[in-house]
Amino acid sequence: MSQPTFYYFDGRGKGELIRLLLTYFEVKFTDIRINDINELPQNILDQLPFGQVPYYIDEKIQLSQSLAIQLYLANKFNFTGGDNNEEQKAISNSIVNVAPDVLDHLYKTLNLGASVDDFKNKIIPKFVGRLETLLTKNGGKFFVGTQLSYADLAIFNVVDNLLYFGFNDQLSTYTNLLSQHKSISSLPQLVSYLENRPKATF
Ligand SMILES: N[C@@H](CCC(=O)N[C@@H](CS)C(=O)NCC(=O)O)C(=O)O
Repeated sequence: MSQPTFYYFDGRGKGELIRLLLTYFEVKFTDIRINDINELPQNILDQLPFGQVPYYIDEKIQLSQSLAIQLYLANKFNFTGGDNNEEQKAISNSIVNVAPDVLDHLYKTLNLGASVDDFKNKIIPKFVGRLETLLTKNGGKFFVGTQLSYADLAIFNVVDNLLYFGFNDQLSTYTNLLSQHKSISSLPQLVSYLENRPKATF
């Protein structure tokens, strides 16, 4: 059986959580990193439903749209939410959907000239501050239920991006998010990937 192939830019952006999910579940995958969409082979370009990456292929599916790929993998590995009841899955998914709200702002701030002050003083407290509150309400270790799930990895990736791109001071009071980041960073399935992944500019 051939291994899955994942196509995305050579950055984190909308692709990194998919790489993290595959890595956490110890799926060997071909990680194709491009710098321009036209670097993709013509047969792959022709397949892209919306002309965009991320794009994921395994033996059963060819899928675009980051949230759809993530949910496909989370479902496949029974990782969609907490203790896996429908309500927790729904809440987990709603938390996951906050990640692009923050990461899209981060991208605009780092690359498109959006205000760094707004990002620090408005966007981070608005979203990440509330994520800290939600995590704390559920006991401080997991966003839903009593075990690690998709939502935890999604928000780990948000915090990880913010730390990587230098917003440490703005996160310093979010102690549960920081301690969750530390414990997820040391999961044996992730350690080597996190230490060795390519540097990123977005
Ligand atoms: N809603 C899509 C957005 C995907 C997207 O914006 N992809 C960008 C890179 S982050 C892209 O492929 N840009 C190249 C292009 O549109 O030509 C998702 O979440 O996957």
